Amino acid sequence: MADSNFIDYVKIQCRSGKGGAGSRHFHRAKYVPKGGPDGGDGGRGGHVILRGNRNMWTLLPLRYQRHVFATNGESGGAGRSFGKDGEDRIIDVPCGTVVFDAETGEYLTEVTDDGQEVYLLRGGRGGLGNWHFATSTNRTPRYAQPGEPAVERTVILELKLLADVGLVGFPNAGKSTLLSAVSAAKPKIADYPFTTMEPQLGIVAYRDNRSFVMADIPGIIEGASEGKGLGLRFLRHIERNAVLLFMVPADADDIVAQYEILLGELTRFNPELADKPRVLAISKSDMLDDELKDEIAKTLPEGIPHVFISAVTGQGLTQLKDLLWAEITDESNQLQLSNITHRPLDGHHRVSEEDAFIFEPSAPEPDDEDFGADDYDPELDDFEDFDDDIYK
Ligand SMILES: Nc1nc2c(ncn2[C@@H]2O[C@H](COP(=O)(O)OP(=O)(O)OP(=O)(O)O)[C@@H](O)[C@H]2O)c(=O)[nH]1
Ligand SMILES: [Mg+2]
Repeated sequence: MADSNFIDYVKIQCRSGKGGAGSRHFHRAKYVPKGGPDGGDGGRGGHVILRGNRNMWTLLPLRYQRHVFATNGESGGAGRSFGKDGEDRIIDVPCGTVVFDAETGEYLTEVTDDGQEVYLLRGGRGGLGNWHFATSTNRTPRYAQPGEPAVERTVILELKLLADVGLVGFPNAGKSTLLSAVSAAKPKIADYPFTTMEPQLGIVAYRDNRSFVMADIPGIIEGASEGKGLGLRFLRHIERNAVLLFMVPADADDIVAQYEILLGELTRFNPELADKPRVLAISKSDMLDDELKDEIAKTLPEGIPHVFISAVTGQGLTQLKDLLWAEITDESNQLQLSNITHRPLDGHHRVSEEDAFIFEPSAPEPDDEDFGADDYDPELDDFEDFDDDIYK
């Protein structure tokens, strides 16, 4: 799996930019003997922002981008000039990316929509230049604010596919064959178990130009919730699907027992999965005649809609789509996650000072060279003393 293109887990070290220091400059010019303080403000450090991008469906690009560092703000300059702001770093992630703190494992946030921006690390605010600190009693403040420090965090990004329908079945149940029959996806199909090693998404066209997303995940076996088979690694992808389509092949020894094992594994993995709407499809029904179907139908559990399908002959596929569509659009099943809005990505973004970030820089620590505004010493109030870094 190491060289697979499907990456659903990455760890990234992120750092915002430091704020630039305010300047301690004094105006100097011919015939302006006492120009006064004119040190400008430092620029703010770059933010680190996560942005949902519907054109991505794995975290693969981030695999080669383990460190994301925004740049620092520049210091303020003479003549009240502002330092340049640091550059923000935007990390594009697929919709359905969940963010955890790598140190504590704490859940931080998730990015579900295309174009959605999550402000992860705030860049340090720039320090104020000395001209801000001039008062009637201290007209020559030698103090300017340092910039705020950067914030550094390592986060874990985990992708949970956002599909309307998740396929649940034992290996060889015919999941991939179904996906290839109802969508343009071309998953690998073969008569041995675990043909599908990583999730596949397909868009299923429905009537009147509507469509929904179906996810084929690797087969589930008994003990999957404890890590057997490809097990746990992919079970979490089902958490985010609106509807679960259980598939049991017509030639299974005991259809009901298989269905119950699957359901048991899912609920052991996450009890909330039991609340999701379910549809049961008996796959490979081309192997059954009507009489057998009637017999099987009688044994099926109540309260879950079922349909006999064959991905090979196309039997029951329209009925299946109708059933799935009804469940997806059922008000009581609505997951806001499943309606990804398809608006175009806009390249620029604006973050205002009031926006909340997950991680904020702490207040700046004045370094020793700085005089606090209160440390004013009249003895030093002599222009000849000022270090003047521009007009040397
Ligand atoms: N007769 C018949 N055979 C089918 C049908 N659907 C799938 N098969 C066969 O069943 C076998 C397994 O199909 P897959 O689609 O690869 O099964 P899967 O559930 O994706 O299996 P894994 O990826 O291994 O979990 C293949 O040999 C298919 O040709 C069907 O509707 N009728
Ligand atoms: Mg498969």
